[in-house]
Amino acid sequence: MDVVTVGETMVLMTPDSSGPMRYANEFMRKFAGAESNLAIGLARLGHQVGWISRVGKDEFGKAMVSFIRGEGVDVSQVKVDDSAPTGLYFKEFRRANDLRVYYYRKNSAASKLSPVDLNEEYIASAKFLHITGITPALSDSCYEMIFSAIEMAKKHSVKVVFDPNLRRKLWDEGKARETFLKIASQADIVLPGLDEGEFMFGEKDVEKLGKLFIEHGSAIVVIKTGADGAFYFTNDDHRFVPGFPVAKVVDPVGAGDGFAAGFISGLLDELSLYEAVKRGNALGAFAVTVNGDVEGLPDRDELFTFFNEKSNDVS
Ligand code: KDG
Repeated sequence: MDVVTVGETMVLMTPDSSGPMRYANEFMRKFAGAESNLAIGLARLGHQVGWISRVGKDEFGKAMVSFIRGEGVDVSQVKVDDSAPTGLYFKEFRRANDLRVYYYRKNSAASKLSPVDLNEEYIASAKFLHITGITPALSDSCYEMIFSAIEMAKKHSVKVVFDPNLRRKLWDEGKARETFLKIASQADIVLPGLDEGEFMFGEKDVEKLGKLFIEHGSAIVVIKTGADGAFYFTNDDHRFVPGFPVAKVVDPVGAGDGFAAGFISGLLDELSLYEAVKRGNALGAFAVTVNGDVEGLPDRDELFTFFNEKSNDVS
């Protein structure tokens, strides 16, 4: 296994129309979750990825597992829970630059994830364990599970990649900050957005922020600044990597997961940090051009064609 990830995926209902949800009558049904988004992004690029989760014993759970399995992700560690339903969420494209989400996920099957759902050998077989800051917000047992997963990964020298993915609707702020700082101090690689870094350390200046993350214990931190690009920092190096402008952002949700998939793919392919961040930026750009979190993510051919076209651009 190249990467193992753990977390909740939900049924995603997206209205066909923009504007207030109360007027939406027709919806597209999709599936979305930060961790399975990442897994799908990596699988499309040809990497071996496993997703650990729980789904309800319901039609949505069945369809979700089929979908994720169909994308080439190993779902052997997904349990079916007959005591709770598969979670659900809605996206509302309220108006330009105002996208809202509504969760129906309290007491969902995935919120019942706990340390017993972790197979140590499975985690040990991976090169990277990917976790997000969404999972510890879901329940006390999910919180415990995340720290057990980190412990198992560290025991077997599996690198821990932490994407904070701050979801304010799920957290008390103080608890979120404390949890993120605790996870970041144990993670090898942290992938915050600039706003998440500021949330964690109270620092807006990206260079100072990068230093703070490194002092806090991470070997690599990549601070994303949206469409502009991202900065990477290590103990002795830091650099800005420009992003790829997108003519029209159709759906910004999932850009960060795309970034994480591209970046980890670059590390798996042993690219330089600069090139790995560039691949992350590219996948972030692909993700936002299509409605849905994962529908726009490329396979290897599409990605390389994209890079070839960019290198032919006359500037
Ligand atoms: O990153 C996008 C996902 O986070 C989103 O589609 C759903 O996992 C999700 C969440 O918890 O918000």
